[in-house]
Amino acid sequence: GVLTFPDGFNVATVFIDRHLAEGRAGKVAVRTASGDTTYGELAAGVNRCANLLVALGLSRGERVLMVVKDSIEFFYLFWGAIKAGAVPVPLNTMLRAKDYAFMIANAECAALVYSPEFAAEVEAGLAQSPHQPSVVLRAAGEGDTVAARLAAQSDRFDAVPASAEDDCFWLYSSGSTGNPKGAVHRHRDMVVSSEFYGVRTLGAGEDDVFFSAAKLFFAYGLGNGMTFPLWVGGTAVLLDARPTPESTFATIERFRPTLFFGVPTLYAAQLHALESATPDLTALRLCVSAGEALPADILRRWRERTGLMILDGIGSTEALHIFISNRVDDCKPGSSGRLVEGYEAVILDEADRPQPAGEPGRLIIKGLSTARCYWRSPEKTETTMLGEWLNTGDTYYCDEDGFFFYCGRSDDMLKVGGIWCSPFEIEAALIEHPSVLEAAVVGRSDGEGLVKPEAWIVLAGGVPASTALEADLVVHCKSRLAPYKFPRKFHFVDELPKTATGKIQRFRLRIEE
Ligand code: 3UK
Repeated sequence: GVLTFPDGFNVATVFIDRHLAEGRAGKVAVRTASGDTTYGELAAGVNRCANLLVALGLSRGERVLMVVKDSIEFFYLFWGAIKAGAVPVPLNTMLRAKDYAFMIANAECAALVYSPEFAAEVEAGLAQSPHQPSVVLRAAGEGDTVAARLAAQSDRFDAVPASAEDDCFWLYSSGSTGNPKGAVHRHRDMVVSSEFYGVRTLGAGEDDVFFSAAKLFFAYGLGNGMTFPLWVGGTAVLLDARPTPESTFATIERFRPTLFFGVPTLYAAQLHALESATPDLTALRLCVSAGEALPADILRRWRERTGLMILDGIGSTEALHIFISNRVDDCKPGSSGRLVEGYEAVILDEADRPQPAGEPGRLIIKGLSTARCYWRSPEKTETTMLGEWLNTGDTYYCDEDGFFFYCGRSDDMLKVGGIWCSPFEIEAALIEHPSVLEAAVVGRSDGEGLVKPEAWIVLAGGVPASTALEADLVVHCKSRLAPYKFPRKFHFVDELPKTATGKIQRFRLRIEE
């Protein structure tokens, strides 16, 4: 299945306008607590927004920074910008002023649009930024907003011609160190991930109702909650609140989605909540997990409790979405699954030689949805975008059956006694212990300069730290793992340092005493 793109292809036409030609004008495209939007209304709103952006002076290739909550305005702005030839850049809405100041200047954006909920940090960031966009507007709410200005615009707009390879949108990738980098995605990228992962891996179709706990500004949420439903002519359900067990269960009961997209920590919290709550989950046919590895134990308990499958898959901001995934009839719990159609992968050793089955190494992938470059970061582009290949920064091994197993970020891997040791594997064993809520394992030099694993642990509510517990955790690890894979030292803490996307920042633990 090769996807072909006609000359003058603007991707907004296939995700938005196509549905009018296919007779879906009256079908509900997006559902939120404040109301439903049909495909016809969506197409009109996108056109009004494209007209507004042109009237405001936006020209081809100029960036529109969006600090916008999951709402219909997110759809209008994202697709309106693309249709007008501008480049939307959805930003994490949970950042602080200094982060926004950096991105406003780094992107040299022509427009900045934000939901009123985030005004304090965004406006403070704008005040600190050396670059001032010519257009600054709130998305919705009181006063002069994008939403209010749309009414005066025409609901007709001819898409600005583009090619499949033209820059289309950016997503900032936070990384574990340094400033965020803008991953530049092309017009074809959303088509590729929607078709190869959404349709051919998940089997998504017109009758599916998609609910993503991950917000639209994450690449994971953007696919789950917007591009996949629009690609198949299905329906997206948006939650304008923090995704907790309570808010996600209430949304599932009210809007009856068929597909649910979460992250491992949320599934763990939901499982805990299911000990006392009995939400109606019967609408769901399938659950998906990504962002970090899904422990086999969480998958087992979820299946037992709900009867539903969770498909773990690995994706990244740079690849746009999931490129290795389990399938309903082809799943190995504890693995990230097999290659998604349209993608290739190799695992390399330290000398860049392909590794045989079972041997861990650096995972490099290739596919038509990967970012062209990082905006104005030639050094980081050079180490990540290797011609047509993308360096994921992850260490994986692939078994004889083609299933990929996560071992950790490449820079987090440990050599213990000369043998590669995955911090993630020790963490997975530790969290199977009933007293452990969360665990992070890092390497630390002992008195002789040799690296040994040490564990940072958040205990389950009420459990006190003790040397007896430490001894018990060592026995627990040794009973499950190779004998050298156990923490030589323990730190009991109230919480672990995490990135905005919830990934443990092991490098912070390494520099801590
Ligand atoms: C890690 C995983 C083990 C891995 C993402 C689905 O997470 C996403 O994108 P990010 O740019 O982070 C990418 C990195 O996260 N990771 C993601 N999924 C898994 N590790 N098992 C997994 N299932 O280190 C990867 O390099 O925030 C996820 C779709 C789109 C995405 N952007």
